[in-house]
Amino acid sequence: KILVIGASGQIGVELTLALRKIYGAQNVIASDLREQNPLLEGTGPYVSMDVMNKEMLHVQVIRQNVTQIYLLAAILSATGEKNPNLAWHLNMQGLLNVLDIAREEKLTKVYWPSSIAVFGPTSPKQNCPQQTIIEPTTVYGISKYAGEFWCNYYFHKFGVDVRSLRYPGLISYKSAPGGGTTDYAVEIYHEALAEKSYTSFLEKGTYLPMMYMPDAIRATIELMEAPIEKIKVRTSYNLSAMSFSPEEIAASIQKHIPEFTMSYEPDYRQSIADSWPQSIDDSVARADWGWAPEYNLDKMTADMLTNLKSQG
Ligand code: VAH
Repeated sequence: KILVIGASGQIGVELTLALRKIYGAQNVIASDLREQNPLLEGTGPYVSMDVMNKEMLHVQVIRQNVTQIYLLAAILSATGEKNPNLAWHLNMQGLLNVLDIAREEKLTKVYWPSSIAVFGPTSPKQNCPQQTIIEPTTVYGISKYAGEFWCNYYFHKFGVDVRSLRYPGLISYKSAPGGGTTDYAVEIYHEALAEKSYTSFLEKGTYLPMMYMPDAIRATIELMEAPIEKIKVRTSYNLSAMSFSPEEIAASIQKHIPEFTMSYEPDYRQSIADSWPQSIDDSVARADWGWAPEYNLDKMTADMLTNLKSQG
């Protein structure tokens, strides 16, 4: 059975629904510290769980015959800067608990997301490569980069087949984002429909690597289903689809809502965004396991607005 930890979050909801479609609803157990996301209600088993409680987690893994764990629980970049100790503790100890149980119970596979947030101001801004100078300057980025080395360690030392992707900013309509710096690119669609205007907390010209959620979910499934010999990166794979700035996503929306207006009021998240690369080189993922994105900005905008309208 597959256990999804953090199933009520922005990625967790969609990953749980996708995994249930592929492997059967009863074979995918959703769990979170929070109550079940309404979108998951009635779609399969749900257990309330705290990934920081290693003993409880271990009992659940044995009792529910878990053979794979997808660990999505984390504090993201913006929230992490407000709660450094919580962010480090949850992001690091949560992963270590899962890796240790995976080793002890010989789980088949583990998935754990990293992020382009591991890169800092000393990494190349354009086409940031898989391997380069990596000096994270947020607690979130520090915890994700440290986590990558733990994944690499557990694979080489104990044979735990843990796989990872450095997600760019993810945009989705099904579930709200959880306190990231790229959340403006989700909020803007909701505000465009509700208010026909949006005040961006990142200034013009702030290019960031981004991806539509359907691409991110497909990348995760394709990575996890790839034959083990194809997975040569055991820290975490760079992954990318597009890069855009706030004014470019505004222009994309204006093709559907001509009267949409945008204003800019940068806040503390501007310095986080400025520390990250503007575009990512994901050629290693493309070479190793055949990654290829399907959504560009305009295709994403059309799909986002259509689905948000029908969601009401
Ligand atoms: C964040 N959405 O903003 C996440 C992601 C690259 C950004 O890691 O923290």
